[in-house]
Amino acid sequence: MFKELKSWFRPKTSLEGFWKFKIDKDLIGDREEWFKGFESKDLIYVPSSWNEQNPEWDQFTGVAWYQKDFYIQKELEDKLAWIILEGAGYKTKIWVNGNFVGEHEGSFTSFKYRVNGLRFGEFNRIVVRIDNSPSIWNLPPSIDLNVSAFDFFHYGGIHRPIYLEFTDECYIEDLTIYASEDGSLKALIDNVCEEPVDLKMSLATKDFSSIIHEEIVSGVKPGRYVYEGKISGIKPWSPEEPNLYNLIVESYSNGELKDSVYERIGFRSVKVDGGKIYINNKPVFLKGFGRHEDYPIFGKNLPGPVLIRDFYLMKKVGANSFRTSHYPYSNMHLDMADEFGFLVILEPPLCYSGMERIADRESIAKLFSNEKYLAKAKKVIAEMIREHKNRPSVIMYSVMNEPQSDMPEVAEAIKELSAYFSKLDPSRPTTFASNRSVKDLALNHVDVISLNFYRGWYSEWGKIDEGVKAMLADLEEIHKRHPNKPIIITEFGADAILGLHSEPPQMWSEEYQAEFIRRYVEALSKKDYIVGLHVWNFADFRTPQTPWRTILNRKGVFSRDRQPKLSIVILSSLFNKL
Ligand code: GCB
Repeated sequence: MFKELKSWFRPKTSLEGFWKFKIDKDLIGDREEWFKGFESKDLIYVPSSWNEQNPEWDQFTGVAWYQKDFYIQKELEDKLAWIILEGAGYKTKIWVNGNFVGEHEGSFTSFKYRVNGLRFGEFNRIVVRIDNSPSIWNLPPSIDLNVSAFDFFHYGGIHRPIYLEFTDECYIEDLTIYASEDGSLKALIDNVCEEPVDLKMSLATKDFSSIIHEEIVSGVKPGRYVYEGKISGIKPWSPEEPNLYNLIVESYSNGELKDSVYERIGFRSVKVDGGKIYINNKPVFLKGFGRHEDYPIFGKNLPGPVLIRDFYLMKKVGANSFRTSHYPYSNMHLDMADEFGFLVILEPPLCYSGMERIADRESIAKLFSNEKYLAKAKKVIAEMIREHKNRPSVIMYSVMNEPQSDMPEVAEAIKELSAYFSKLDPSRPTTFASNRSVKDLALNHVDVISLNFYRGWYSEWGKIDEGVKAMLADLEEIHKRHPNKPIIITEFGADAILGLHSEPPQMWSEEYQAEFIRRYVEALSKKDYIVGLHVWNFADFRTPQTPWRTILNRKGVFSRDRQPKLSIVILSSLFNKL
């Protein structure tokens, strides 16, 4: 586990581009030692999922192999080499020049390994084996490509950036930064070195053009160094003014620069108190969306231009927030959130919406009580926190999505995992997205209540009036039981096929979706215990094949290629007024 740090100083070799690719349907690759190198005429582009790059790979789940030859300069010979993958999976194994380097489970968190046996001034070969076979033990669980506990397509591949990085033997391993709107700054610096080092810490403006504060500490022993101080004259980070700074940390040994890393930070505080969420001691209302990382052909990789378009579209609609439903998003994605001032609810890949389709309730209770399973959940939570802990945009953690929290065993697991979040990072409140409404047994175990409602879509078909009435009745009851907890509606929405119109508004038409969203937002924004509204979903996204989906989940207010539906007009006017 590691925190990949930003650096101008560390040399990097990107491995993005075209790779050799081979599907291993009959699982012969291990036996035939493909890790040393294999023959194949197939090409694939990295990063991106494999599925949509070739219609023949589209429906494939299982083992596939990637291979690339790359050159490493001679001048890097005396450095330590690391391989970094920011997201691949579901299970990944890596070899360089035939030597095993490491393996990782989980598609949505970064991982990093030392690479030994590199040949400098020569070509080297990397082979990556990906296995995305469905399993009930996976996070999130599935038993088939089209039978999963989650309502999004189970892509496979190297979805996110992959590169080699080089450091000195004396390097900075991790930075943990707490920065509040009053200028207080705490930095935990983990440095690995044989000898004591001198640490130089500089707080720079966002564009690095000037240094606001500088500290030099001499003779710092290997391990953790804690800096605490107060910086005067900083501008806080907020959704209205997302002021960012860079905290640069450099380590020197005998006057020689050994490492230089930085993190982009914002000074802000988060607090939940008396039924409200406060950012910098001011109450906020979260307006926004549940999103997905899903795009035609790229699969589970949202390319830069799409991210830019998304953030401008979200801003224009009047949104200030989103949840990383249902897995931690890429660094590029969350960098944009820091930059554009979005308030992010960060969610690990613990998604159980359709769990009762793949397991009976007794087996679900057993799974959630299983120590090994909980340890696995904790591992991915720890990886996620470590990767994104320094982001000002991340203001809250969602423990999971739509667990069977009307069962005591599941409620107990939520309690344990929520406490684990708070232990690792006491600076951010917790929540989880519940669809159990008044039957939920776990709402007390988190700081903020999050509810998903589809009354008027999955029930009360075609009757938005009745749906809204039923939803409000449940909501009032939940508020009565938990009068001091703020409530966010983390999901509400209706499918609409772009271009399908109907008067009167009927299900699946753009008019029905627009009316559904209008009625929900109007009713919910009147309740003062509601502190956030996230429409499901920002854009249409690909799902497993089922009779209730038309290849895509169509609840996007934008189509999959980011064209607006009718609901955008009404949503913009409502959000911009809130
Ligand atoms: C939910 C899930 C989400 C689904 C959505 C739907 O409750 O959290 O993953 O996509 O409903 O459209 O059914």
